[in-house]
Amino acid sequence: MSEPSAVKDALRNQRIETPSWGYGNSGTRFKVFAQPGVPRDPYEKLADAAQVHAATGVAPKVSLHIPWDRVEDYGKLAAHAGSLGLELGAINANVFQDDDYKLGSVTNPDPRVRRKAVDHLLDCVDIMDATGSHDLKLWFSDGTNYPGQDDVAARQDRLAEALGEVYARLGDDQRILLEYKLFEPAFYTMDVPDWGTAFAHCLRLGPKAQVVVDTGHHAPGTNIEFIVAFLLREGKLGGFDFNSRFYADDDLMAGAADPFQLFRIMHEVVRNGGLDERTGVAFMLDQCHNIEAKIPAVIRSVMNVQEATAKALLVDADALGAAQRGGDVLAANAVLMDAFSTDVRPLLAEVREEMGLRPDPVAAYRATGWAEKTAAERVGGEQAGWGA
Ligand code: LRH
Ligand code: MN
Ligand code: MN
Repeated sequence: MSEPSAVKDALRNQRIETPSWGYGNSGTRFKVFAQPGVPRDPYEKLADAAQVHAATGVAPKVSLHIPWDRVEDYGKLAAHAGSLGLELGAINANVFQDDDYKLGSVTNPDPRVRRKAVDHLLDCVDIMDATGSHDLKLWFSDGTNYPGQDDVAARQDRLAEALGEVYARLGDDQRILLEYKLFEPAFYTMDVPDWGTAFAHCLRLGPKAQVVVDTGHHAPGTNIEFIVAFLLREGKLGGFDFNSRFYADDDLMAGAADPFQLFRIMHEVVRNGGLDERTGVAFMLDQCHNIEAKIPAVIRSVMNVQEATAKALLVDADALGAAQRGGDVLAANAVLMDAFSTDVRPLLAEVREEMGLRPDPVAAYRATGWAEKTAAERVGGEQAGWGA
């Protein structure tokens, strides 16, 4: 176990990035339930994100999705974020919502569509230059629905070519974070279906390309913590899109469905140096709040990630190492389970109080009256864009 003060320092220093689209209206393809007070533009999304940061003290970064968060002047948006004590985080490129992309974006058989998609990715790097963002997050909905629909290997060639062009455009302190997903919207092949494919492309691109693990993007039963340990060891874990799932890409609150899995993931992160800022692992949320109030749901997710992190930090590394070296299976497992079973809420409450915050972030948020104020002031809130 680390020293208590080191555990607290690590918890104070961890940064959890929240997604702009988590604040907008969302739903499923069956129905979007509009909520009162939902933001009407990216500026109001930032105002909501500032509430999450005010309550938790660890969520100063906000990811944008382009064009969902299109504005005239990105420098102005970044300055506005700064005035709220926030920073703009990852820029997520959206090459999945135009009619042109029916057969794919960067892997489309039509070179005109590929050019359009790559141009959008390059535009996103321009936006990063304007906002000071370091991460270009790429997720491609590209794939096929039927065997024989397109040449699977040729699509990999097109993907590699597109990624190469974007990679060449990156500044020194910018990187590509490549995200994979098993299925959806394509149902037969996805062009980046798994971490191995993402890893292979990133490896070829070079040190400024890393893999993003979205916890909802695997086949049921996949051992995600193994992937995390492997990628960290290779220096290729760029970050997480945290959310939870019961079935597929459910995008529910992080840590809600399987807190034990989140703990196991954070254990590999802690054990393999992923909490060290220099490793550059971005702890992002990627979730949509369809039926629950959005800001408290984001706060809850931040707290769940913190709780999993705290438990992982409490693992007695010496005892674990001794049990592992001695081949004592049960003792090793008990060390992990002891940490997982610890109630870390008092520890986190203490950390927050030492940071000058209220011990219970959800109660702190409710006490602000922000929900009532925005419900009265904001009319006709925006759709998140996704799941809409
Ligand atoms: C795809 C995904 C990806 C998108 C986001 C809206 O399922 O996880 O990260 O950018 O959802
Ligand atoms: Mn994602
Ligand atoms: Mn997803």
